[in-house]
Amino acid sequence: MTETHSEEAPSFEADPFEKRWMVISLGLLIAFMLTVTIAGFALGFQVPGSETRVDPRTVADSAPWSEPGLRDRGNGEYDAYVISKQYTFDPRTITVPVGSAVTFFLTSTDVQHGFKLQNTNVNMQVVPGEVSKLTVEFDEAGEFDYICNEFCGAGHAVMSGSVVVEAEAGGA
Ligand SMILES: [Cu+2]
Repeated sequence: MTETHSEEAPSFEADPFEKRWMVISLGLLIAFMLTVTIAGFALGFQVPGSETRVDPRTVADSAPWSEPGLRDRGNGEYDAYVISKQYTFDPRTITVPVGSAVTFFLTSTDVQHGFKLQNTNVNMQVVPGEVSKLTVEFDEAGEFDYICNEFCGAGHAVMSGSVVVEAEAGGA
């Protein structure tokens, strides 16, 4: 009639193999956190931010969107208001001198679009009702095409424009 409780007390000692993977996982986690911290604070990587909310039905009629395009803020800084709609960007050409810092503000008046600036790491979603904002410095002259990279319908493939970065012409 004696019940024996002779089972061994459970051991909490992890298997060495498991332990090794726990260390590796922890190491990866720390490495990723360091990468994100360094990219964000030391290298200045920015995630496109949602600036403000707007009404996609009326946004194109009210300032500043009623006159899309470039605003010169001085000191080589510009704001660019760009409206995305099926199937075009307004404006389709943005011209700035080399060395400019352009803050792009984008919104959509219909469906979701994308804004990818070729040969740069600029890539934003453009969502109706939201304003996407990102600052880009243009240190080299040239033409940088922007394309819609979120499928938005039949004319998606022709939805593009370009930033023309002009070399500083003497006195012009
Ligand atoms: Cu598109």
